[in-house]
Amino acid sequence: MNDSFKKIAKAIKKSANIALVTHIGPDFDALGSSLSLYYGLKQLGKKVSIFINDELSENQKLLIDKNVIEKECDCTLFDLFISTDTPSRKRLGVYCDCFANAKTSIVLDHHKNDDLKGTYNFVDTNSSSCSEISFKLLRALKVNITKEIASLLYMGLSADTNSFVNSNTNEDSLLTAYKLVKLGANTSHINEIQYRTQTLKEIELKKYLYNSYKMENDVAYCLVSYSDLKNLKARKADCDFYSSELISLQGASIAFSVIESSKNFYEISFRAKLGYDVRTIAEQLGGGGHIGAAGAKINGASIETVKDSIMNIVKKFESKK
Ligand SMILES: [Mn+2]
Repeated sequence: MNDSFKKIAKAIKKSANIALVTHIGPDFDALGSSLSLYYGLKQLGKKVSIFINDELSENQKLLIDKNVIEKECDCTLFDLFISTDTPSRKRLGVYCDCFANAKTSIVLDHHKNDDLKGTYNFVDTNSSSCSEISFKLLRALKVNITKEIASLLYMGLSADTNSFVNSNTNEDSLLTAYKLVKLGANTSHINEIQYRTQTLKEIELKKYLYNSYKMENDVAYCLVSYSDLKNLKARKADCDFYSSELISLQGASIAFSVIESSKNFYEISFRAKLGYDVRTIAEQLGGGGHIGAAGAKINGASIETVKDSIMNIVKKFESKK
């Protein structure tokens, strides 16, 4: 049951020292939803800190001021913790305990909630991004939405809808985009960085993908062993786009990537075209997600055996259709 923005705004107004946290491996929505609050709450005269323990991507560094981000958090300094875009405790990483022990806490999110609970909660799974929820809250707080804040919110909204292409794009996302553009969001700069800027590293990773992907009937996949990952000087997160890149292939109904992130530990990412369901497949492997995008993590003897067991499950569910 959601608390009203009025109630949440009241809790914020009562607090003097506020900490903002978001999920590990922050994406643009994690950054947009939290940084917009950072600037907005400062306007209200609050002492605000934002904590992120991960390195940001090169593109992220081009769109935000990373100097405002802190790593070390002394929990005792804050009377309120706000988390954005995060459904589970473990996704808060090193800040999990701070959040759990906070005097007052607020959860703002658009994922199906797992086990992250605040004193106050606002979780809207119909919202295509958490940045839209931050926008509504900032309005309830009567914060002046500056061009800077509007740009951060637009950045998050645009990223989570993949520039208004993903199926989670709805009337509200488009209406919010309209409002943010009116408020001065710097859309051309954001688009340039998010959709038209690639690092050499990203090109290298794409080269690997297109040299090594396989297609069996309507299933496209790419395998990245631990040694491949080392050779690419990449982290698992760098290859996270592989399954969404592959699902764009004509004739592919289902796409997946298997990445051996540590020895014999495999992280699988699935994507499906409209009308196909990869959540059921991921669930068979102990994972979960959405119909169109899901994932699982499993141990296995080799990347080939992992691939074979995935293909068996895919075949089983495809033949049921
Ligand atoms: Mn999000």
